[in-house]
Amino acid sequence: MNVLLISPNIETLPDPVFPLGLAYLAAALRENNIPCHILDLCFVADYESAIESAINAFKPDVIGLSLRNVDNVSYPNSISYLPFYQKVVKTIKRMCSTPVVLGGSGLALLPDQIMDYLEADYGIVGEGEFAFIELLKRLQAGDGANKGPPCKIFHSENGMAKDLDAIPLPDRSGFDNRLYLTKGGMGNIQTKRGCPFKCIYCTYPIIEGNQMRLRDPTRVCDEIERLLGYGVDTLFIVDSTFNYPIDHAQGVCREIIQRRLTIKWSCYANPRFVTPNLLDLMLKSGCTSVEFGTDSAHDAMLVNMGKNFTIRDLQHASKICRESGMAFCHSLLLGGPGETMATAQQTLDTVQGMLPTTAIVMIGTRIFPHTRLAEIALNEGMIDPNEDFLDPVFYISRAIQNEILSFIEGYSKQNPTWIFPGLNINMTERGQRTLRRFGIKGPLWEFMKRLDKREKN
Ligand code: B12
Ligand code: SF4
Repeated sequence: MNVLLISPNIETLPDPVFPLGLAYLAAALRENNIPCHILDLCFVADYESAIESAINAFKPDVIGLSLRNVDNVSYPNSISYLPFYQKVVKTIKRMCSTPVVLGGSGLALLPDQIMDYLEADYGIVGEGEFAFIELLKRLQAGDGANKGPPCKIFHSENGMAKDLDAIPLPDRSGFDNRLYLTKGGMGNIQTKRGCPFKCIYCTYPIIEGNQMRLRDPTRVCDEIERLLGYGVDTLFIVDSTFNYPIDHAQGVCREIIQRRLTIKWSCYANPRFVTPNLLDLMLKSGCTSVEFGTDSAHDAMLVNMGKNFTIRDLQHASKICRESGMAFCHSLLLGGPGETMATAQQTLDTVQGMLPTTAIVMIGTRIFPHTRLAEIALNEGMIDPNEDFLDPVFYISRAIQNEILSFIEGYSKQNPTWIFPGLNINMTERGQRTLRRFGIKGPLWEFMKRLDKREKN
Protein backbone atom coordinates (compact mmCIF):
# COMPACT_ATOMS: atom_id res chain seq x y z
CA MET A 1 0.00 0.00 0.00
CA ASN A 2 1.54 3.32 -1.13
CA VAL A 3 0.86 6.42 0.93
CA LEU A 4 1.28 9.99 -0.24
CA LEU A 5 1.59 12.49 2.61
CA ILE A 6 0.83 16.10 1.69
CA SER A 7 1.55 19.21 3.74
CA PRO A 8 -0.68 21.99 2.37
CA ASN A 9 0.57 24.60 4.85
CA ILE A 10 1.80 27.50 2.74
CA GLU A 11 1.73 30.14 5.49
CA THR A 12 5.06 31.93 5.71
CA LEU A 13 4.34 34.19 8.70
CA PRO A 14 5.88 34.52 11.19
CA ASP A 15 7.98 31.92 9.30
CA PRO A 16 7.50 28.82 7.17
CA VAL A 17 7.23 26.02 9.73
CA PHE A 18 8.65 22.53 9.19
CA PRO A 19 5.75 19.99 9.15
CA LEU A 20 6.86 18.02 12.19
CA GLY A 21 3.58 16.09 12.49
CA LEU A 22 4.07 14.60 9.02
CA ALA A 23 7.67 13.65 9.84
CA TYR A 24 6.34 11.67 12.83
CA LEU A 25 3.81 10.01 10.54
CA ALA A 26 6.46 9.21 7.90
CA ALA A 27 8.51 7.48 10.61
CA ALA A 28 5.52 5.42 11.75
CA LEU A 29 4.86 4.35 8.16
CA ARG A 30 8.49 3.42 7.64
CA GLU A 31 8.50 1.35 10.82
CA ASN A 32 5.50 -0.55 9.49
CA ASN A 33 7.17 -1.04 6.07
CA ILE A 34 4.55 1.05 4.32
CA PRO A 35 6.08 2.96 1.36
CA CYS A 36 5.48 6.67 1.65
CA HIS A 37 6.20 9.75 -0.39
CA ILE A 38 6.15 13.35 0.86
CA LEU A 39 4.73 16.33 -1.01
CA ASP A 40 5.32 19.58 0.82
CA LEU A 41 3.47 22.45 -0.85
CA CYS A 42 5.13 25.18 1.22
CA PHE A 43 7.71 26.23 -1.35
CA VAL A 44 5.96 24.96 -4.47
CA ALA A 45 5.03 27.52 -7.15
CA ASP A 46 2.22 25.53 -8.81
CA TYR A 47 0.41 23.30 -6.34
CA GLU A 48 -1.86 21.69 -8.96
CA SER A 49 0.93 20.38 -11.14
CA ALA A 50 2.92 19.34 -8.06
CA ILE A 51 -0.04 17.23 -6.87
CA GLU A 52 -0.57 15.86 -10.38
CA SER A 53 3.08 14.84 -10.75
CA ALA A 54 3.20 13.22 -7.30
CA ILE A 55 0.05 11.20 -7.95
CA ASN A 56 1.23 10.11 -11.41
CA ALA A 57 4.70 9.19 -10.25
CA PHE A 58 3.83 7.52 -6.97
CA LYS A 59 0.35 6.10 -7.63
CA PRO A 60 -0.78 6.26 -4.00
CA ASP A 61 -3.44 3.98 -2.51
CA VAL A 62 -4.13 6.51 0.23
CA ILE A 63 -3.42 10.23 0.49
CA GLY A 64 -2.88 11.81 3.90
CA LEU A 65 -3.29 15.56 4.30
CA SER A 66 -1.90 17.36 7.35
CA LEU A 67 -4.04 20.34 8.34
CA ARG A 68 -1.91 22.27 10.80
CA ASN A 69 -3.71 25.62 10.85
CA VAL A 70 -7.35 26.57 10.43
CA ASP A 71 -6.73 30.30 10.31
CA ASN A 72 -4.16 32.82 11.53
CA VAL A 73 -6.11 33.59 14.75
CA SER A 74 -5.35 37.28 14.19
CA TYR A 75 -7.82 40.15 14.44
CA PRO A 76 -8.70 42.22 12.47
CA ASN A 77 -6.60 40.90 9.55
CA SER A 78 -7.86 37.36 9.75
CA ILE A 79 -6.91 34.79 7.12
CA SER A 80 -8.59 31.40 6.74
CA TYR A 81 -6.56 28.56 5.21
CA LEU A 82 -9.59 26.36 4.57
CA PRO A 83 -10.32 27.63 1.03
CA PHE A 84 -6.80 26.60 -0.03
CA TYR A 85 -7.17 23.17 1.59
CA GLN A 86 -10.44 22.82 -0.32
CA LYS A 87 -8.65 23.55 -3.59
CA VAL A 88 -6.05 20.92 -2.74
CA VAL A 89 -8.70 18.26 -1.99
CA LYS A 90 -10.60 19.18 -5.18
CA THR A 91 -7.42 18.88 -7.24
CA ILE A 92 -6.82 15.39 -5.81
CA LYS A 93 -10.44 14.34 -6.37
CA ARG A 94 -10.31 15.57 -9.97
CA MET A 95 -7.35 13.30 -10.61
CA CYS A 96 -8.17 10.09 -8.78
CA SER A 97 -10.55 8.32 -6.45
CA THR A 98 -7.84 7.54 -3.89
CA PRO A 99 -9.19 7.94 -0.34
CA VAL A 100 -8.13 11.20 1.28
CA VAL A 101 -7.40 11.06 5.02
CA LEU A 102 -7.24 14.30 6.97
CA GLY A 103 -5.29 14.84 10.19
CA GLY A 104 -3.41 17.51 12.11
CA SER A 105 -4.11 20.05 14.84
CA GLY A 106 -6.43 22.07 12.59
CA LEU A 107 -8.67 19.06 12.02
CA ALA A 108 -8.65 18.20 15.73
CA LEU A 109 -10.21 21.57 16.56
CA LEU A 110 -13.19 21.38 14.17
CA PRO A 111 -13.37 17.76 12.96
CA ASP A 112 -16.98 17.49 11.79
CA GLN A 113 -17.08 20.94 10.26
CA ILE A 114 -13.81 20.51 8.34
CA MET A 115 -14.68 16.99 7.16
CA ASP A 116 -17.93 18.35 5.72
CA TYR A 117 -16.35 21.46 4.27
CA LEU A 118 -13.53 19.59 2.53
CA GLU A 119 -15.58 16.51 1.61
CA ALA A 120 -12.72 14.21 2.56
CA ASP A 121 -13.09 10.44 3.03
CA TYR A 122 -11.59 9.98 6.49
CA GLY A 123 -10.34 12.10 9.31
CA ILE A 124 -8.15 11.21 12.26
CA VAL A 125 -8.49 13.35 15.35
CA GLY A 126 -5.37 13.54 17.48
CA GLU A 127 -2.06 11.77 17.21
CA GLY A 128 -1.53 9.89 13.99
CA GLU A 129 1.24 7.41 14.78
CA PHE A 130 -1.09 4.56 15.75
CA ALA A 131 -4.43 5.68 14.32
CA PHE A 132 -3.20 6.20 10.77
CA ILE A 133 -1.52 2.80 10.62
CA GLU A 134 -4.64 1.18 12.07
CA LEU A 135 -6.87 2.91 9.51
CA LEU A 136 -4.56 1.87 6.65
CA LYS A 137 -4.66 -1.74 7.80
CA ARG A 138 -8.43 -1.67 7.95
CA LEU A 139 -8.67 -0.06 4.53
CA GLN A 140 -6.33 -2.70 3.13
CA ALA A 141 -8.42 -5.44 4.67
CA GLY A 142 -11.47 -3.91 2.98
CA ASP A 143 -12.94 -2.78 6.25
CA GLY A 144 -13.84 0.85 5.88
CA ALA A 145 -13.64 2.17 2.32
CA ASN A 146 -16.95 1.96 0.51
CA LYS A 147 -18.41 0.01 3.38
CA GLY A 148 -19.86 2.92 5.30
CA PRO A 149 -19.00 2.82 8.99
CA PRO A 150 -16.48 2.13 10.93
CA CYS A 151 -16.83 5.90 10.55
CA LYS A 152 -15.60 8.88 8.65
CA ILE A 153 -13.81 10.25 11.69
CA PHE A 154 -11.59 7.50 12.87
CA HIS A 155 -10.44 7.23 16.48
CA SER A 156 -7.55 4.91 17.14
CA GLU A 157 -8.06 2.06 19.56
CA ASN A 158 -4.64 2.94 20.95
CA GLY A 159 -5.34 6.67 21.04
CA MET A 160 -2.43 8.81 22.10
CA ALA A 161 1.06 7.37 22.47
CA LYS A 162 1.49 6.54 26.16
CA ASP A 163 5.25 6.30 25.92
CA LEU A 164 6.73 8.88 23.56
CA ASP A 165 10.09 7.12 23.69
CA ALA A 166 8.50 4.06 22.11
CA ILE A 167 7.47 5.86 18.93
CA PRO A 168 10.13 6.26 16.24
CA LEU A 169 12.06 9.51 15.87
CA PRO A 170 10.53 11.78 13.19
CA ASP A 171 11.69 10.87 9.69
CA ARG A 172 12.79 14.12 8.07
CA SER A 173 14.41 12.48 5.05
CA GLY A 174 11.60 13.29 2.61
CA PHE A 175 11.60 17.03 3.41
CA ASP A 176 13.76 19.95 2.36
CA ASN A 177 15.28 20.62 5.78
CA ARG A 178 17.76 23.18 4.41
CA LEU A 179 15.02 25.31 2.89
CA TYR A 180 13.17 25.51 6.21
CA LEU A 181 16.41 26.60 7.81
CA THR A 182 17.19 29.29 5.25
CA LYS A 183 13.64 30.54 4.67
CA GLY A 184 12.17 29.81 8.08
CA GLY A 185 15.29 30.31 10.18
CA MET A 186 14.92 27.11 12.21
CA GLY A 187 13.91 23.51 12.49
CA ASN A 188 11.77 22.13 15.30
CA ILE A 189 11.65 19.44 17.94
CA GLN A 190 9.30 18.26 20.66
CA THR A 191 10.42 17.22 24.15
CA LYS A 192 6.96 16.45 25.55
CA ARG A 193 3.27 16.39 24.65
CA GLY A 194 0.28 17.66 26.61
CA CYS A 195 -0.55 20.59 28.87
CA PRO A 196 -2.18 20.27 32.31
CA PHE A 197 -3.03 23.98 32.66
CA LYS A 198 -6.42 25.49 32.10
CA CYS A 199 -6.23 28.78 30.23
CA ILE A 200 -9.82 29.47 29.25
CA TYR A 201 -9.34 29.85 25.50
CA CYS A 202 -6.61 27.34 24.89
CA THR A 203 -6.84 24.48 22.44
CA TYR A 204 -3.53 22.79 23.24
CA PRO A 205 -5.00 20.43 25.86
CA ILE A 206 -7.63 19.46 23.26
CA ILE A 207 -4.94 18.71 20.69
CA GLU A 208 -2.29 17.07 22.89
CA GLY A 209 -4.25 16.00 25.96
CA ASN A 210 -4.12 17.48 29.45
CA GLN A 211 -1.45 15.21 30.85
CA MET A 212 2.18 15.76 30.09
CA ARG A 213 4.05 12.91 28.49
CA LEU A 214 7.77 13.48 28.67
CA ARG A 215 10.48 12.29 26.32
CA ASP A 216 13.73 10.99 27.69
CA PRO A 217 16.37 13.74 27.21
CA THR A 218 18.69 11.17 25.62
CA ARG A 219 16.10 10.48 22.89
CA VAL A 220 15.62 14.23 22.42
CA CYS A 221 19.37 14.64 21.95
CA ASP A 222 19.56 11.65 19.59
CA GLU A 223 17.06 13.54 17.48
CA ILE A 224 19.06 16.77 17.74
CA GLU A 225 22.11 14.88 16.47
CA ARG A 226 20.08 13.76 13.46
CA LEU A 227 18.96 17.35 12.89
CA LEU A 228 22.58 18.48 12.99
CA GLY A 229 23.25 15.81 10.37
CA TYR A 230 20.82 17.69 8.11
CA GLY A 231 22.66 20.93 8.85
CA VAL A 232 19.84 22.18 11.08
CA ASP A 233 21.50 23.93 14.02
CA THR A 234 18.73 26.33 15.06
CA LEU A 235 15.58 24.93 16.63
CA PHE A 236 12.25 25.85 18.13
CA ILE A 237 11.07 23.55 20.89
CA VAL A 238 7.37 23.18 20.10
CA ASP A 239 6.22 22.10 23.60
CA SER A 240 3.28 24.04 25.04
CA THR A 241 5.61 24.99 27.91
CA PHE A 242 9.27 24.00 27.81
CA ASN A 243 10.11 24.95 31.40
CA TYR A 244 7.51 22.75 33.12
CA PRO A 245 8.23 20.37 34.74
CA ILE A 246 11.45 22.18 35.61
CA ASP A 247 13.49 19.02 36.25
CA HIS A 248 12.66 17.65 32.80
CA ALA A 249 13.69 20.94 31.18
CA GLN A 250 16.91 20.86 33.18
CA GLY A 251 17.49 17.26 32.08
CA VAL A 252 17.18 18.22 28.41
CA CYS A 253 19.59 21.15 28.84
CA ARG A 254 22.11 19.04 30.74
CA GLU A 255 22.09 16.35 28.05
CA ILE A 256 22.65 18.97 25.32
CA ILE A 257 25.55 20.42 27.31
CA GLN A 258 27.05 17.03 28.11
CA ARG A 259 26.99 15.97 24.46
CA ARG A 260 28.40 19.37 23.43
CA LEU A 261 25.70 19.80 20.81
CA THR A 262 26.26 23.13 19.09
CA ILE A 263 22.76 24.40 18.59
CA LYS A 264 20.77 27.55 19.16
CA TRP A 265 17.19 27.18 20.27
CA SER A 266 14.17 28.95 21.68
CA CYS A 267 10.85 27.96 23.23
CA TYR A 268 7.59 28.90 24.92
CA ALA A 269 7.88 29.33 28.68
CA ASN A 270 5.65 29.88 31.70
CA PRO A 271 6.80 32.76 33.95
CA ARG A 272 5.96 30.85 37.11
CA PHE A 273 8.64 28.24 36.56
CA VAL A 274 11.60 30.45 35.71
CA THR A 275 14.56 30.07 38.06
CA PRO A 276 18.09 31.49 37.74
CA ASN A 277 19.47 27.96 37.73
CA LEU A 278 17.22 26.82 34.89
CA LEU A 279 17.92 29.94 32.84
CA ASP A 280 21.63 29.40 33.35
CA LEU A 281 21.35 25.84 32.00
CA MET A 282 19.15 27.00 29.13
CA LEU A 283 21.69 29.65 28.11
CA LYS A 284 24.58 27.21 28.40
CA SER A 285 22.77 24.71 26.18
CA GLY A 286 22.21 27.29 23.44
CA CYS A 287 18.84 28.85 24.26
CA THR A 288 18.71 32.36 22.82
CA SER A 289 15.17 33.43 23.71
CA VAL A 290 11.96 32.54 25.49
CA GLU A 291 8.41 33.54 24.66
CA PHE A 292 6.05 33.92 27.62
CA GLY A 293 2.33 33.21 27.09
CA THR A 294 1.60 36.18 29.31
CA ASP A 295 -1.79 37.33 27.95
CA SER A 296 -2.26 40.08 30.56
CA ALA A 297 -0.41 41.96 33.26
CA HIS A 298 -3.44 42.70 35.38
CA ASP A 299 -4.01 40.25 38.24
CA ALA A 300 -7.81 40.08 37.93
CA MET A 301 -7.50 39.55 34.16
CA LEU A 302 -4.92 36.81 34.66
CA VAL A 303 -7.46 35.03 36.85
CA ASN A 304 -10.19 35.59 34.25
CA MET A 305 -7.98 34.11 31.53
CA GLY A 306 -7.31 31.07 33.72
CA LYS A 307 -3.57 31.72 33.97
CA ASN A 308 -1.63 30.12 36.81
CA PHE A 309 0.69 33.05 37.50
CA THR A 310 0.56 36.63 38.77
CA ILE A 311 2.13 39.95 37.87
CA ARG A 312 4.81 39.23 40.47
CA ASP A 313 5.75 36.03 38.61
CA LEU A 314 5.92 38.01 35.38
CA GLN A 315 8.13 40.67 36.92
CA HIS A 316 10.36 38.07 38.58
CA ALA A 317 10.78 36.03 35.37
CA SER A 318 11.47 39.18 33.34
CA LYS A 319 14.10 40.31 35.84
CA ILE A 320 15.90 36.96 35.73
CA CYS A 321 15.88 37.05 31.92
CA ARG A 322 17.24 40.60 31.83
CA GLU A 323 19.95 39.84 34.36
CA SER A 324 21.06 36.69 32.58
CA GLY A 325 20.97 38.27 29.12
CA MET A 326 18.23 36.01 27.75
CA ALA A 327 16.06 37.66 25.05
CA PHE A 328 12.43 37.41 26.14
CA CYS A 329 9.07 38.39 24.81
CA HIS A 330 5.60 38.67 26.31
CA SER A 331 2.66 37.53 24.17
CA LEU A 332 -0.44 39.51 25.08
CA LEU A 333 -4.10 38.80 24.38
CA LEU A 334 -6.12 41.95 24.94
CA GLY A 335 -9.90 41.88 25.25
CA GLY A 336 -10.57 38.77 27.35
CA PRO A 337 -13.62 38.46 29.63
CA GLY A 338 -13.73 41.42 32.01
CA GLU A 339 -11.23 43.55 30.06
CA THR A 340 -11.77 47.30 30.18
CA MET A 341 -9.68 50.04 28.60
CA ALA A 342 -8.17 50.60 32.05
CA THR A 343 -7.07 46.97 32.49
CA ALA A 344 -5.71 46.88 28.92
CA GLN A 345 -3.77 50.09 29.54
CA GLN A 346 -2.38 48.65 32.79
CA THR A 347 -1.24 45.51 30.97
CA LEU A 348 0.61 47.52 28.34
CA ASP A 349 2.24 49.86 30.87
CA THR A 350 3.23 47.05 33.22
CA VAL A 351 4.73 44.96 30.44
CA GLN A 352 6.62 47.98 29.17
CA GLY A 353 8.09 48.33 32.66
CA MET A 354 9.42 44.77 32.42
CA LEU A 355 11.64 45.88 29.52
CA PRO A 356 11.08 42.84 27.30
CA THR A 357 12.98 42.42 24.05
CA THR A 358 9.55 42.85 22.49
CA ALA A 359 5.88 42.16 23.11
CA ILE A 360 3.53 40.48 20.65
CA VAL A 361 0.13 42.08 21.07
CA MET A 362 -3.01 40.34 19.82
CA ILE A 363 -6.43 41.93 20.03
CA GLY A 364 -9.27 39.53 20.74
CA THR A 365 -9.12 35.76 21.10
CA ARG A 366 -10.20 33.33 18.40
CA ILE A 367 -12.96 31.19 19.94
CA PHE A 368 -12.84 27.42 19.50
CA PRO A 369 -15.45 24.91 20.65
CA HIS A 370 -14.96 22.87 23.84
CA THR A 371 -13.15 25.74 25.55
CA ARG A 372 -14.33 27.71 28.58
CA LEU A 373 -14.18 30.84 26.41
CA ALA A 374 -16.75 29.36 24.03
CA GLU A 375 -19.10 28.83 27.00
CA ILE A 376 -18.60 32.40 28.17
CA ALA A 377 -19.18 33.75 24.67
CA LEU A 378 -22.36 31.69 24.39
CA ASN A 379 -23.64 32.90 27.78
CA GLU A 380 -22.91 36.48 26.82
CA GLY A 381 -24.76 36.08 23.53
CA MET A 382 -21.60 36.68 21.51
CA ILE A 383 -22.01 33.42 19.59
CA ASP A 384 -25.01 31.44 18.51
CA PRO A 385 -25.66 27.93 19.91
CA ASN A 386 -25.40 26.70 16.30
CA GLU A 387 -22.11 28.46 15.63
CA ASP A 388 -19.95 26.24 13.39
CA PHE A 389 -16.68 28.14 14.14
CA LEU A 390 -15.43 27.71 10.57
CA ASP A 391 -15.37 31.47 10.05
CA PRO A 392 -13.21 32.88 12.82
CA VAL A 393 -15.11 34.51 15.67
CA PHE A 394 -13.10 36.58 18.16
CA TYR A 395 -13.95 37.24 21.77
CA ILE A 396 -13.45 40.95 22.49
CA SER A 397 -15.01 42.18 25.72
CA ARG A 398 -17.87 44.55 25.01
CA ALA A 399 -16.34 47.27 27.20
CA ILE A 400 -13.45 47.77 24.76
CA GLN A 401 -14.93 46.68 21.43
CA ASN A 402 -15.37 50.20 20.06
CA GLU A 403 -12.15 51.74 21.20
CA ILE A 404 -9.43 49.13 21.24
CA LEU A 405 -8.40 49.13 17.57
CA SER A 406 -7.84 52.86 17.26
CA PHE A 407 -6.19 52.92 20.66
CA ILE A 408 -3.74 50.18 19.66
CA GLU A 409 -3.01 51.87 16.31
CA GLY A 410 -1.92 54.93 18.26
CA TYR A 411 -0.12 52.93 20.92
CA SER A 412 1.90 51.04 18.33
CA LYS A 413 3.38 54.30 17.06
CA GLN A 414 4.91 54.98 20.45
CA ASN A 415 6.27 51.42 20.70
CA PRO A 416 8.17 50.82 17.48
CA THR A 417 9.79 47.60 18.71
CA TRP A 418 6.55 45.83 19.60
CA ILE A 419 4.73 43.49 17.23
CA PHE A 420 1.02 43.69 16.38
CA PRO A 421 0.32 40.71 14.07
CA GLY A 422 -3.39 41.45 13.53
CA LEU A 423 -2.51 44.91 12.27
CA ASN A 424 0.49 43.72 10.22
CA ILE A 425 2.75 45.98 12.25
CA ASN A 426 6.30 44.68 12.47
CA MET A 427 5.22 41.37 11.01
CA THR A 428 5.12 41.41 7.25
CA GLU A 429 6.19 38.94 4.62
CA ARG A 430 8.52 41.47 3.02
CA GLY A 431 10.32 42.17 6.28
CA GLN A 432 10.54 38.50 7.13
CA ARG A 433 12.01 37.56 3.74
CA THR A 434 14.55 40.37 3.82
CA LEU A 435 15.86 39.38 7.24
CA ARG A 436 16.07 35.70 6.30
CA ARG A 437 17.94 36.62 3.13
CA PHE A 438 20.62 38.10 5.35
CA GLY A 439 20.99 34.64 6.90
CA ILE A 440 19.39 35.60 10.20
CA LYS A 441 18.27 32.50 12.10
CA GLY A 442 16.00 31.99 15.11
CA PRO A 443 12.80 33.88 15.93
CA LEU A 444 12.93 37.28 14.24
CA TRP A 445 11.47 39.06 17.25
CA GLU A 446 14.85 38.53 18.96
CA PHE A 447 16.10 41.36 16.76
CA MET A 448 13.33 43.83 17.47
CA LYS A 449 15.39 45.88 19.88
CA ARG A 450 17.89 46.51 17.13
CA LEU A 451 15.30 47.62 14.60
CA ASP A 452 14.07 51.10 15.19
CA LYS A 453 12.44 51.44 11.81
CA ARG A 454 8.93 50.17 11.47
CA GLU A 455 7.41 48.42 8.53
CA LYS A 456 3.76 48.37 7.67
CA ASN A 457 1.90 46.70 4.78
C1 B12 B 1 5.07 25.50 18.12
C2 B12 B 1 3.90 26.15 17.41
C3 B12 B 1 4.15 27.29 16.64
C4 B12 B 1 5.55 27.83 16.39
C5 B12 B 1 6.25 26.90 15.38
C6 B12 B 1 7.75 27.00 15.41
C7 B12 B 1 8.38 25.93 14.57
N1 B12 B 1 9.38 26.30 13.82
O1 B12 B 1 7.97 24.80 14.59
C8 B12 B 1 5.24 29.25 15.82
C9 B12 B 1 5.28 30.27 16.94
C10 B12 B 1 6.17 29.76 14.71
C11 B12 B 1 3.81 29.08 15.35
C12 B12 B 1 3.23 29.89 14.41
C13 B12 B 1 1.91 29.76 14.00
N2 B12 B 1 0.96 29.00 14.56
CO1 B12 B 1 1.36 27.60 15.84
N3 B12 B 1 1.55 26.21 17.06
C14 B12 B 1 2.59 25.64 17.59
C15 B12 B 1 2.16 24.45 18.47
C16 B12 B 1 2.34 24.82 19.93
C17 B12 B 1 2.89 23.13 18.24
C18 B12 B 1 2.86 22.59 16.80
C19 B12 B 1 3.70 21.34 16.69
O2 B12 B 1 4.79 21.36 16.16
N4 B12 B 1 3.24 20.20 17.23
C20 B12 B 1 3.97 18.94 17.23
C21 B12 B 1 3.54 17.99 16.09
C22 B12 B 1 4.30 16.68 16.19
O3 B12 B 1 2.16 17.73 16.26
P1 B12 B 1 1.07 17.83 15.08
O4 B12 B 1 1.56 18.71 14.00
O5 B12 B 1 -0.23 18.17 15.69
O6 B12 B 1 1.01 16.35 14.48
C23 B12 B 1 0.41 15.26 15.11
C24 B12 B 1 -1.09 15.12 14.90
O7 B12 B 1 -1.75 16.34 14.65
C25 B12 B 1 -1.24 14.14 13.78
N5 B12 B 1 -1.16 14.59 12.39
C26 B12 B 1 -0.54 15.65 11.86
N6 B12 B 1 -0.68 15.65 10.52
C27 B12 B 1 -1.40 14.57 10.19
C28 B12 B 1 -1.83 14.10 8.95
C29 B12 B 1 -2.58 12.92 8.89
C30 B12 B 1 -3.03 12.40 7.58
C31 B12 B 1 -2.89 12.23 10.09
C32 B12 B 1 -3.67 10.99 10.04
C33 B12 B 1 -2.46 12.71 11.34
C34 B12 B 1 -1.71 13.87 11.37
O8 B12 B 1 -0.16 13.26 14.01
C35 B12 B 1 0.99 14.03 14.42
C36 B12 B 1 1.86 13.20 15.32
O9 B12 B 1 1.15 12.73 16.44
C37 B12 B 1 0.65 24.31 18.08
C38 B12 B 1 -0.30 23.94 19.21
C39 B12 B 1 -0.29 22.47 19.47
N7 B12 B 1 -0.20 22.12 20.70
O10 B12 B 1 -0.38 21.67 18.56
C40 B12 B 1 0.30 25.69 17.52
C41 B12 B 1 -0.73 25.78 16.40
C42 B12 B 1 -0.49 24.65 15.42
N8 B12 B 1 -0.45 27.05 15.77
C43 B12 B 1 -1.50 27.64 15.34
C44 B12 B 1 -1.48 28.86 14.59
C45 B12 B 1 -2.82 29.47 14.26
C46 B12 B 1 -0.28 29.45 14.18
C47 B12 B 1 -0.11 30.72 13.33
C48 B12 B 1 -1.05 30.87 12.15
C49 B12 B 1 -0.23 31.91 14.29
C50 B12 B 1 0.16 33.24 13.70
N9 B12 B 1 -0.79 34.03 13.26
O11 B12 B 1 1.31 33.52 13.63
C51 B12 B 1 1.36 30.58 12.87
C52 B12 B 1 1.47 29.80 11.56
C53 B12 B 1 2.89 29.48 11.18
C54 B12 B 1 2.98 28.62 9.94
N10 B12 B 1 3.87 28.96 9.04
O12 B12 B 1 2.22 27.68 9.80
C55 B12 B 1 -2.75 26.89 15.69
C56 B12 B 1 -3.40 26.14 14.50
C57 B12 B 1 -4.89 25.92 14.64
C58 B12 B 1 -5.64 27.19 14.31
N11 B12 B 1 -6.16 27.86 15.33
O13 B12 B 1 -5.73 27.56 13.19
C59 B12 B 1 -2.24 25.93 16.82
C60 B12 B 1 -2.95 24.60 16.94
C61 B12 B 1 -2.36 26.72 18.14
C62 B12 B 1 -3.72 27.30 18.39
N12 B12 B 1 -3.83 28.60 18.45
O14 B12 B 1 -4.70 26.63 18.55
N13 B12 B 1 3.22 28.01 15.95
S1 SF4 C 1 -1.95 28.77 27.07
FE1 SF4 C 1 -0.14 27.50 27.43
S2 SF4 C 1 -0.22 27.03 29.60
FE2 SF4 C 1 -2.26 27.75 29.06
S3 SF4 C 1 -3.41 25.86 28.63
FE3 SF4 C 1 -2.56 26.64 26.71
S4 SF4 C 1 -0.64 25.57 26.40
FE4 SF4 C 1 -1.24 25.31 28.55
